[in-house]
Amino acid sequence: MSFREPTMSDKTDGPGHDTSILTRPKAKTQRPPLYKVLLLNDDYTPMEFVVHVLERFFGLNHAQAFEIMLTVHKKGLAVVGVFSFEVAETKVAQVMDFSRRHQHPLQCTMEKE
Ligand code: TYC
Repeated sequence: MSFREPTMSDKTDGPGHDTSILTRPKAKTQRPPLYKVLLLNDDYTPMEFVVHVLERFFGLNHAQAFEIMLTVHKKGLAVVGVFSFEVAETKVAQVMDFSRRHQHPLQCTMEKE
């Protein structure tokens, strides 16, 4: 069977409802799902520690890290990055482990975008 691309003169009864010709189904390229990594506020973790975490694990410069830390402090949480599942999982584990080792209650989680 042969196909051609649809044209403006083809009969249609609405978007995607061509009634007169066969069109090749669009080959859908599947993109992997993305995950937001969130940092949560608490009353005890020092601000400088949070800034250090953001520089160390998220590759932010000092000004960017300070800004995100302040957003978390004021709003309760902030998205610190968007990654593939595996990268997000690794970042969360790194932050949680580093915070625990320094005896700070800092919490980091991920959620599907
Ligand atoms: N609220 C903390 C303080 O006043 C600072 C802080 C910021 C803690 C961001 C956690 O994710 C956080 N020391």
